[in-house]
Amino acid sequence: TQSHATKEKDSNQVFESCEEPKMASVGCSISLENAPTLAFPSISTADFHFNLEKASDIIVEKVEEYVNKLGNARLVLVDLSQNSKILSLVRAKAAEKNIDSKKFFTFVGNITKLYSEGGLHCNVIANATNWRLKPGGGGVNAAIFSAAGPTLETATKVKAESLSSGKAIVVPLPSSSPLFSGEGVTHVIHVLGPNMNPQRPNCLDNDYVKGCKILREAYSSLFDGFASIVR
Ligand code: AR6
Repeated sequence: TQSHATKEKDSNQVFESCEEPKMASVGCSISLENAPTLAFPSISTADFHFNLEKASDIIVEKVEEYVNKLGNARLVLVDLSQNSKILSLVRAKAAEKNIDSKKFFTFVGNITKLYSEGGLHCNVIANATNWRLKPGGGGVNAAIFSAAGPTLETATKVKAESLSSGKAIVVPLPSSSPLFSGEGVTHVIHVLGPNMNPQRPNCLDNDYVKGCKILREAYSSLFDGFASIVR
């Protein structure tokens, strides 16, 4: 929400350079707002046409499974619009399950500008990518590769040439990337979700038994990747 964003901005002023964030801690208590944070988009639900009800169930199920294993780290589901259907579905379902709203919440904003425009400090962002791990193609993938600059493509190639669906790879972002210097993002985790769009490769033709299994694997792989950074 806007008020959350404002609160974040106020308490994060010390992070201007983002290279070596100073901990804004008082005494021994470390503020949750400086905790390691993963911002992630809803995987597969736009260009890949995955059903929103099913996807929201899976997001909440996986967040519930991981959120308490991650120490003080936070998970944030992001989308561009205040009217995002996936954000409202997930918010409602997470509230029903009493998931700690300090450790998991939704946020409206461009995932490549969460700090500069929203005041939300996220050291890791997830990308809903394509199997070739290539820039472009629209959606969040085009936005992240474009905001990160060419070093993300190079750093990604070092890790993998392609990705199979349900898998994620962690890519450390070179400090020369504007996403690192301007937004404080140190890692991008590429995730490939299941595809229900006949115009895209490997369409599952509405097979939601397979599709849900792959989407669960995708979130497990994403959150395991984030856990490996936090540790
Ligand atoms: N910031 C935050 N959220 C965003 C942004 C952004 N800049 N852009 C989109 N979203 P999509 P998919 C949200 O289509 O369905 C790509 O072309 C969007 O509203 O990006 O997994 C790849 O190359 C939605 O909630 O990913 C693949 O080929 C979510 O991000 C294919 O699309 C995911 O939407 C992947 O399709």
